[in-house]
Amino acid sequence: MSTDTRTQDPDGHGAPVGRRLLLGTVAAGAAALVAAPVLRRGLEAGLGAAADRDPTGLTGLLPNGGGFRYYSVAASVPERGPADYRLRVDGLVERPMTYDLAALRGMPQTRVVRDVQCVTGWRVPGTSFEGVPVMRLLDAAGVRPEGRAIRFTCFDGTYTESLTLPQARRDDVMVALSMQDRPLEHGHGGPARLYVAPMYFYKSAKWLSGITVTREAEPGYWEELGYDVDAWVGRSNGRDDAPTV
Ligand SMILES: Nc1nc2c(c(=O)[nH]1)N[C@H]1C(S)=C(S)[C@@H](COP(=O)(O)O)O[C@H]1N2
Ligand SMILES: [Mo]
Repeated sequence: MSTDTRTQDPDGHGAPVGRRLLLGTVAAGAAALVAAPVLRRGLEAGLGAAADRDPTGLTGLLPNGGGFRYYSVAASVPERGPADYRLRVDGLVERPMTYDLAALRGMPQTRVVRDVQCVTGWRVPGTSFEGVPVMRLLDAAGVRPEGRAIRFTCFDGTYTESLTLPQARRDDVMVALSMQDRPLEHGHGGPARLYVAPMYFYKSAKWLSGITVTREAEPGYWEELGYDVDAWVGRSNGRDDAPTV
């Protein structure tokens, strides 16, 4: 393990920026060519402090990952499948619900094809996700009037995320059960992860186990460390790539 005092855990958060750029270039090849300017722009825009704490948990490239990188802030995560996977919907709702995999698979599925974009720069173009819109689960539970936001929790026991209610109700926000037309594998957060298509990939919490309706959006794992809670791709975390209309 590194003796760098900025390294806070085994996944290498806080690795010096220079080393991270080098690693990215070596490991990600062509993807890094795309990534570097984005990251630099972020740094120039004052993202330095957050980026210093970054590598957002990179622990290696996924085999056959097609450009994906494997991230987990937890050292190990148990595998869950049809027998023991559960998704709990609770908090400020009329009817708390618990779903198993069969129940989720039995619901109408939605499909979204978008570029996956990590805030550190790597990108996987044209990636399909299929699953149950979060909106449907919220409607089934009945959000109470004081519910304004969602907290997402994970069975890795560590990671959390949040969305405002209007964000969670978008039709491109789902509990994803498959990716690239295959059941979501453990490494990618299977059997079910959150997928927030319009935001940086850190919003897409892997190994999803809880959807809790709250009064206000609470910063998630990386957001406590400086990333934006509203994580729109190209319009957050120091970037402003959106064309002005
Ligand atoms: N539970 C959990 N979800 C997570 C993370 C994590 O460390 N733990 N990392 C996030 C980050 S920073 C990214 S880029 C993506 C990576 O997803 P992948 O491992 O499928 O490539 O997952 C996000 N969701
Ligand atoms: Mo990330």
